[in-house]
Amino acid sequence: SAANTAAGDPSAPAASAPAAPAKASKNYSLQFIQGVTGDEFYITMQCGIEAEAAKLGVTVKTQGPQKFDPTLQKPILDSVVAAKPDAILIAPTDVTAMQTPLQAAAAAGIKVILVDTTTEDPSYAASAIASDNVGGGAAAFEAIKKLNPDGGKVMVMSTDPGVSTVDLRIKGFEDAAKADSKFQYLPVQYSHNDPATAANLITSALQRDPDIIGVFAANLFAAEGTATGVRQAGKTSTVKIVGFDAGPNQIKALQEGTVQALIAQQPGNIGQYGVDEAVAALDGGQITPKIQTGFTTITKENLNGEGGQAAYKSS
Ligand code: T6T
Repeated sequence: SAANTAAGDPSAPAASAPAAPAKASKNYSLQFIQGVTGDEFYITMQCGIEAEAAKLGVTVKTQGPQKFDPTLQKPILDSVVAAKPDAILIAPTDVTAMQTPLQAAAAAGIKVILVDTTTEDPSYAASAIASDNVGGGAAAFEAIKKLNPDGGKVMVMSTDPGVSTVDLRIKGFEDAAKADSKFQYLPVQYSHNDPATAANLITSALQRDPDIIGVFAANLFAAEGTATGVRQAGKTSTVKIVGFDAGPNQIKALQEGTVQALIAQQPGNIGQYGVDEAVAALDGGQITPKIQTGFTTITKENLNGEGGQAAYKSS
């Protein structure tokens, strides 16, 4: 929907749901490969996948790497391809490294559905479903600006370059920050999806630039570590943190005041649509090749209403 792409829209609504099959013609075997295990975002996505699979009458298994790392995800994909499921739903961990293995999976006759992240050339995929990540990054800047209207130094804490989602969030944030002369955009820090590394990086950044006023932490683990580092530096009152994602720990951090805003994606919907597209592709039904889901900006103020509803459930 058009509302979804409005840069800076603090609470873009969900995309209208794409066409969905009512039932699969047979009990297909689906495989979900997460970006990393134990990540609340992918756990919520798995809940959406399993609920939709049960509804349509198909079987789904889930597997993923211990780290958000293509050298660990590729062997998992290769073994899944060897087992020949009907469809694979996957969040590729790197735009380059996962390109050839996914092309090979599609060439082997398996329907590939990209959920969350993508690769350089996703033309092998039957469908790709992702958040409006550029819009979400711009919304993160708007949230920092609202907290600090006078401007100042801002920084992004990311995970790794080559992760499509976070790279797009950085772009949305960076473009919005650079368009506002009151703000100074500092170089992005890459924390490798590790909270302890993010805590160390923000500590060093605050030593170099003690006047940082805002940090956009581009995913769950970046937000967790950034909050720890800022708290340990005793800077919670001057450094505003906006995190991407809204897992139980992030909601707690928001309530405690160590994080000031969250951009919540809709992982359950991404998973649900992923199953719909897989079944449509297998049954020759109506496919939507590209689906963009929305996000909600959560603050302490809307946590008990719309914001709270957008938080990920730990089901
Ligand atoms: O932010 C999500 C996901 O969208 C991103 O691709 C990787 O990190 C998360 O899974 C959160 O940890």
